[in-house]
Amino acid sequence: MYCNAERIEEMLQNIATFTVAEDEGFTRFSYTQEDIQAKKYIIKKMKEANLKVSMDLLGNIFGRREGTEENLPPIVAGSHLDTVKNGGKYDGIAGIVAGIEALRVMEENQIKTKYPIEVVAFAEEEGGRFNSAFIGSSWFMGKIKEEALETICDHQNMSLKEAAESLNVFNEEIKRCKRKDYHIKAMIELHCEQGPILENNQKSLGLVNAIIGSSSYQVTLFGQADHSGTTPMDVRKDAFYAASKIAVELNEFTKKQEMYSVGTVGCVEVKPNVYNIVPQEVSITMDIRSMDQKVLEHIITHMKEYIEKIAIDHHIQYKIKKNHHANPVKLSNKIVDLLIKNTKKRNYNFDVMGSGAGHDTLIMAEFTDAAMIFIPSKNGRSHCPEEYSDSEHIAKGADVLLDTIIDLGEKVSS
Ligand code: HGY
Ligand code: MN
Ligand code: MN
Repeated sequence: MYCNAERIEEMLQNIATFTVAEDEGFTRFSYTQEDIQAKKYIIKKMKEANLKVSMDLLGNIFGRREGTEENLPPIVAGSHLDTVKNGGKYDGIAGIVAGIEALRVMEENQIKTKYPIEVVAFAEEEGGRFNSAFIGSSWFMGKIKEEALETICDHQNMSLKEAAESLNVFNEEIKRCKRKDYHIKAMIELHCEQGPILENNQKSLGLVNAIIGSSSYQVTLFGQADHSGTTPMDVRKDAFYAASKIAVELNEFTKKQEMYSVGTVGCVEVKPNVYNIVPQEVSITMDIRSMDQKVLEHIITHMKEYIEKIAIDHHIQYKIKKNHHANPVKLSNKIVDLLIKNTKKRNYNFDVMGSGAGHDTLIMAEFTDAAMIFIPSKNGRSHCPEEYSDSEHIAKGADVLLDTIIDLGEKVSS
């Protein structure tokens, strides 16, 4: 049994059309018109694979293939449907289409399993709209409380709850399910590597046994607007000068760490943002990650102390808001061993590796046995229009996904 690379390519190309047209690359934030269109398409493809489709309050979509026994926990495959701004065509989407294709092949070959199997399209993994990652999977696993739906807001101050009301268009079309109130037997997410390792090592697949821990903060610095010509350098309260020192320190301090760690200032907002006014207020984000829990905490502590020192030196005020935190996780050896067995059986070459990117599997791994399958990213690029993975690799990954979900689902003689 093989998954079909042409069908995978066709789904990828179709989903790619649901994007903000005038943007370079691909932009599909949750609960926007382009997201609604993409969800409609995913639902159509899930139904074509003869899956029972449902959607929860936050727009996680589940395509379910029933098992032969009632009331057993499902094996879940899938990934996220949203993108970063000006992102790529494969991040998240490759895992959804691979999951749909694997279940379609099961249907075509009438493969029955004791356990049910679900493919999921998670909402709002990137945090592109709500500045907080893994929202869909965290809601699904009960990590986000109802009241938080009112307080998590986007850049236009619209709450998550209000934004998700745009999904009411689906109410007549499919069952709107409650947050997960059942156990999950296992989770396997196929995803593009988003780095150079597999391509450099000329491997077709990566079998992922660990995911980096990540913490993201919003730091706002309050200085004083003054005339840029008449205000001497030694009396200024220049919020951007302070912010730039924080960005340099995050880079330098992270580079010094032994364990693989990264630090990024990705967003900078300057007010009033006028060339001849000393910057009054500057807001920056800090994305801090490490494969080691202690190192992650060490960088966070150091940066908080450094920001305090800079504020005193520059006579400015500041506030720090934590957007999200996820500890590094070791994934399930049991699932990774199954993936290795099935990859070897198909004679596909592979590396066992960790992930420098965060994924919904990070959330799922807290509650169930979870692992990931990586496919190579051309030139290691991702989160940019140049992101590319070829559908032959995705099909190979889907083959291994197919074999592994059948193993975990316990095949019943057809
Ligand atoms: O940021 C990440 O690592 C993921 O792409 N959300
Ligand atoms: Mn991403
Ligand atoms: Mn992703």
